[in-house]
Amino acid sequence: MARKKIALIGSGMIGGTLAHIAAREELGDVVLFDIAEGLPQGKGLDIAESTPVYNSSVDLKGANDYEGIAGADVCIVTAGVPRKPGMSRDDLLGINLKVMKAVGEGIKTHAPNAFVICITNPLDAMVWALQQFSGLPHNKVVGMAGVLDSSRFAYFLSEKTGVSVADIHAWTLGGHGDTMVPMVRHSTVGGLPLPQLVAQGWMTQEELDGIVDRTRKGGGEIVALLKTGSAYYAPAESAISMAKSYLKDQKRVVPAAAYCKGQFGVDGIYVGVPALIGADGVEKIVEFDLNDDEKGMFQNSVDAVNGLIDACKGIDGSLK
Ligand code: A3D
Repeated sequence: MARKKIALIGSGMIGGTLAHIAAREELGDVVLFDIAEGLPQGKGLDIAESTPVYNSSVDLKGANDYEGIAGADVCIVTAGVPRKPGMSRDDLLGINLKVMKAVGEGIKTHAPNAFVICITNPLDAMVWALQQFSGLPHNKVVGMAGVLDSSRFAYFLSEKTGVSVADIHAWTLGGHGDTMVPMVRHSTVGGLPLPQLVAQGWMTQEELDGIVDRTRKGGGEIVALLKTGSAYYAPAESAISMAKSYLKDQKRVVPAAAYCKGQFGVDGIYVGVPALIGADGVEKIVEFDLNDDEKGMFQNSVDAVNGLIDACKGIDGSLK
């Protein structure tokens, strides 16, 4: 069986990390693409020169031309600009929307059968625009944010309780921004829903509220520490787990920005929901039952995403 081909569109901090993980995990041949000359070639060669150390039989190449991504099975998109301290994700909208147009057209021409994972921010609006610019089916275009936000939530819960991350299932839904919805009732530590953890004295309600708040602001915490850009190790690992679920038909259910057609009362936009990812891309959306409080927070998040989509439509008249 021929090796799979993974195209990384954007070869900056996340793109380079994705290439390294994909090579180590022998997921397939990797093409790094970027507009910056030499950057994808240099990162590709550096990582290729590491493959004999861990015996990974994959090729890594760099490209500044979209022909390099031809026939890719998976495209992971990080092209654009990240946040600097003091910026919100939404401040990136104008510049990254233009990047999504170029990337979408490149994918449409050269990799129309790929499963596309968008990471560029503001995530929920960019994945929506990328799907339109590429013309790929909705189930083959998805956004990565929820796996990362939920992983942060799980890590903070593990830190507080001392329970292994392996036994924590944390969920965040909604848009990837300050309005994201950490799902307290649906998240479990050692099988116990979080409200029961509080009832059993593992942590106080104030401590749980603090963890929820830190999860919502997790991206900003890293930006403030790094000062030069945003998180890249955890985002890259998160996107690779989604790519693997597609390439290996694992059918994992993960929080992802998927296109909703009525699920959770959302129609015609991308927002973070539990999505089953297999060989057909997003094969199903799993509908959690939400109480009134959760519905209110989710709707607030959807409203914020709709505001960004309206801003995109205002900038580019071809978007519907
Ligand atoms: P960075 O290291 O700056 O890499 C971005 C790369 O994109 C650079 O190498 C640019 O040269 C390249 N680029 C710019 N324009 C184009 C273009 N038209 N075509 C191809 N390449 C281009 O950023 P990063 O890797 O740290 O972050 C990438 C994106 O991911 C940013 O928008 C971040 O905000 C976003 N991000 C999202 C999450 C989520 O959870 C959704 C988390 C962290 C970062």
